[in-house]
Amino acid sequence: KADRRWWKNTVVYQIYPASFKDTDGDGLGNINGITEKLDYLSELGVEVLWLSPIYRSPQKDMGYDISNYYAIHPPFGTMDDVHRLIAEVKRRGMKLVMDLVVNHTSTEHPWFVESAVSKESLRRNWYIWRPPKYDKEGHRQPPNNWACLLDESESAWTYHSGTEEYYLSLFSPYQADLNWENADVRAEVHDVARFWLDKGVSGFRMDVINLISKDQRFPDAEILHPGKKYQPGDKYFANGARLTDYLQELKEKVLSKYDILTVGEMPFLEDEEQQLEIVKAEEGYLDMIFTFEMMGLDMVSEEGRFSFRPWSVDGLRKTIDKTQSMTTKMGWPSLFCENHDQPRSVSRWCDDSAAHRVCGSKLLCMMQTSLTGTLYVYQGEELGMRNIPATWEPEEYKDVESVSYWTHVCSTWPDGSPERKRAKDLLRRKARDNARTPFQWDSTSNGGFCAAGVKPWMRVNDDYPWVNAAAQVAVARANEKTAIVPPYRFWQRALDIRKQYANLFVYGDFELIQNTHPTVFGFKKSCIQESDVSITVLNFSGKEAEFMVPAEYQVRRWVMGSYDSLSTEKPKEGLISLLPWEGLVGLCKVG
Ligand code: TEU
Repeated sequence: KADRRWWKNTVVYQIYPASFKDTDGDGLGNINGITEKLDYLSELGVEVLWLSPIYRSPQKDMGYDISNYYAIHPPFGTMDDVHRLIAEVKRRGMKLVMDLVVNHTSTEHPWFVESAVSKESLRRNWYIWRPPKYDKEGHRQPPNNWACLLDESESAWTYHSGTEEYYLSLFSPYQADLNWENADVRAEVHDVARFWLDKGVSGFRMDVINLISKDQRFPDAEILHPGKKYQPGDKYFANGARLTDYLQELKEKVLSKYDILTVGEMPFLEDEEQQLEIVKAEEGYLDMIFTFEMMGLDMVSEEGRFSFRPWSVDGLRKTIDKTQSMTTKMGWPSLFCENHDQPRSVSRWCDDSAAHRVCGSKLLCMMQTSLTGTLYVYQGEELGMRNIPATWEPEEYKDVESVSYWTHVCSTWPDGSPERKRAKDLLRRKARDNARTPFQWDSTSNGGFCAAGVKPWMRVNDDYPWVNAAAQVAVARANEKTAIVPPYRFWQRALDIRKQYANLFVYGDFELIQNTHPTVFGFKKSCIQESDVSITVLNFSGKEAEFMVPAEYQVRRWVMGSYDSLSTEKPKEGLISLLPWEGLVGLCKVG
């Protein structure tokens, strides 16, 4: 039945291969490292693994710049390693989902190399080439004023002196946008998708898939950042006129022939109607999408990615209410707080100090495991891994976006200036690097990510001696009643409870409760199949708070709570007091 497809009641775990586990001593994670850790993942309770790109790539953007869709980046392993991974995943009753990055390719991809040879090249129009413009002084300028996405101070176009034209490179000069208007390009993408599905992968996360149809007039963008040379052009390159045609074709020719999970990454898409059009049961094109409203809550949109503003519980409430309401209109939400492009959630939305980290990560766990939708957990989130420490210098940051940003800052502001200090703080808060430090397996050197004596490709967070998987797995095994349940064990149990009460937590109807509370985010879940409803009460604050359980409910049992034994003794009705960062999930009797 369409409303109970397997990909709804499932938990996806995102693996960032470079930083998961190194087994061959080069300081970079690899495919065999993933295979080695499958039991850890299966015991956590995740069922689907999504791998960030492992394809052949010059790694200018960590594999989101592909130069061969049919080959593996050698340091990650071989195609045989992938076959073994797929087999081992299946043996555990799990599934594997791949990242499909087809809005652009690496400029080292043979298609691009051929396209760039001459204007007459047979593959010239596989990419988006335009002649220069000239300003009043006669200086050569890009075809329009769009800013590059990973470096807002630069143009989205790159000049190619060989043929004296610009190619569109929305993300970086190393990532050239494919021309989806060209049916040959689309057919080739269909082949790529079929190739992986025929190998037994169970679906795709589709990278920036709503950028594939661009306004073919390539107009200048309106000025949003006065004083800046290049402007955000998303109005013209995102959610374009032929997006749904292209998705329909992909669905018809390829996706519909397999029983798979499809999730489209769709930044710049906030319109509810448009979101629904994509994911609507039966007529939709993809099973679900990732949108980024929540990730905008602590951003100043006029200032771009490296900006910060304090966010409010009210903003969070409205955002989640909006995505949850999709289900009432035949849509299906995806749930995530982290991925490889975002800072760590406990650092971002809670408090990652030693005193509050564990509570904060449980709070976010309770929020996500009691909301409706398909749940995505990012590697390390289950441990409450934290952002890069404030003591690290910008030189430790590796991401192309961070490096461009810092280079620009240094060429604009002198050393020791308040601007540089501010930029450093923003880097620490927002850089994608925060999510990319090596996974912390244990307290041995390098956090057990790679062998002792090997230099990891990126520095391991200094907190690994006390924030690591082994320490957390050990606690519950010993079953010490007095010990505080660590995030890993908490997640494990929460995922179990989510399964057990799937009608409420995975599929239930969402409704806000006490929706004006300044620090507590409270919601109720209900469904026709159950006589119970559930309530989730989350104190997003370092201060104590009181919350009124609505009179029509009486909590029968608190099934999850930040303080374990303490939580179960909380009052079952009326006014409850919450400790800093405390969360509770209760099953209630109605009436
Ligand atoms: O990200 C696309 C995207 O829009 C972002 O989340 C982006 O990283 C952010 O806005 C930059 O600040 C996807 C991938 O997830 C990302 O890693 C790639 O760099 C990007 O596409 C290009 O493939």
